[in-house]
Amino acid sequence: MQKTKKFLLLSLLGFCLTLAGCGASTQAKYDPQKALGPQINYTITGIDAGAGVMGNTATALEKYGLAQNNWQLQTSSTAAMTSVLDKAIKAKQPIVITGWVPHWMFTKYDLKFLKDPKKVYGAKEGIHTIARTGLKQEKPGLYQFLQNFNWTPDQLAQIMLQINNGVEPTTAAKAYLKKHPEQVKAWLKNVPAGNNQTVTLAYVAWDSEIASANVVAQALKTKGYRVTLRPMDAQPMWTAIATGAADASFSAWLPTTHQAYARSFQGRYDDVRVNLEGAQTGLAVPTYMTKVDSIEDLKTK
Ligand code: PBE
Repeated sequence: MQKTKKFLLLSLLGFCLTLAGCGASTQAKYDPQKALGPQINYTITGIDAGAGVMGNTATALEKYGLAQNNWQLQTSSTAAMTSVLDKAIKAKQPIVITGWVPHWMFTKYDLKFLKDPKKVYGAKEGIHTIARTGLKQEKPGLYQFLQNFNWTPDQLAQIMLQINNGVEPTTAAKAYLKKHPEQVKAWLKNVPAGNNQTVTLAYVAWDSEIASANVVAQALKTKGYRVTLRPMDAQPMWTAIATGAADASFSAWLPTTHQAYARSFQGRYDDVRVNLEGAQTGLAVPTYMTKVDSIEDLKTK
C-alpha cells in the first residue's frame, strides 16, 4: 500500500510538472464557445504505455489528423489518470481521457465515449482467456476450468467496486464466490480435484483484471489447486503466456485492444474463449463537454 501511494504521488508529480497546473485552479472551466485544443493544451490524458488503448490512441491521433495538429497523448497510470479526471470533473474543467468499460470510472462519473467513425478502437470487444500452448494436454483439469469461466460486466463490477472502496481483492473475491454458488458450480463443472497441482496465472493490474484474477484464484483453490498470481505489464503478460512461463491469463482484450500483441505472438498462445462480452475502449470526456461528441470534433471545435 505504501508503495502504491508513493507511486501515485510520483505519477501525479510527473503530471504537475508536465501540465503545470496540478492542484492550483489555473485551468479554466470548460468553455463550449471556444475550440477545445487550446483549452487542454492539445493533450489527451492516458495511462500505462503498454496498454492497448494507448497504442490505439496513437493510431487515432494519426488517422484523424490530430497528431499533425499538435495533439499529443500523455502517458501515466490508471491511478494518476482517474485522479486528474476527478479533479477536472469537480471543477468542471475540460479533459479528454483514454476510457474503457468495464471500469468504475463510468459508474462514478458521467462520461461519454467519443464517436469513432473510423473504428480505430474496433467494434465488438471482449476480454479473452488465453493459455500457453500445450496446457490442454498437460493440465486438462485446469483447462476445463478455463473453458467454463465467464461472467458479465455487471458481475465483474460487483468485485471491482468493492476493491475500489478499499476491500482487499482476496476478501472481495471470496465474498463474490459465497454470493454466487450456482455460478461457481458452473465454473467448476467437470473440473477434477487439483490435488495441489500448481497453477500460475499472469494478469495486468487493471481494475477489471485484478478482479478476475482474484475470483479465479479463489475458485480454483476451493478445488485444491495451488494458485500463484503474477501481476505484470501487458507486454510481459503476453510474453509469459507465449513462452510458457505462466499457464493462463484472463487479461487479453481482443480483437482490437491487444491486436498488436496478438499479432506478434501469433501461433504461440491458445485463445481459449471470451470470458466477458461487452467491453469497449476509446476516448472519453465528461458529459458537460457538450460540443464534443466525436473524435472528429477534437480537430475543429
Ligand atoms: N485497458 C483495461 C487495457 C485492457 C484493460 C483498456 C486499459 C488496455 O488498454 O490494454
